[in-house]
Amino acid sequence: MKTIEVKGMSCGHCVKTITQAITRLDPGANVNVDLARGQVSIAQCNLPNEKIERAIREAGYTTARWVHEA
Ligand SMILES: [Cu+2]
Repeated sequence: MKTIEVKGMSCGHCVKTITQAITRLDPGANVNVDLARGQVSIAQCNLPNEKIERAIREAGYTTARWVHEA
């Protein structure tokens, strides 16, 4: 599982938008958004980090740093 900090998420719509932005590229990915922490965790995902970051940015959010990569 890997986790990235994302700025600009505030509600359930943001959760859905970000989840769909990633699962559109990798339908098997397991995406978990923590609004309180401002973090998105992704498991069972074969996408390179750059692709995940681009998908999140194109959905309208700002990517910060990866806090956990494994
Ligand atoms: Cu929202």
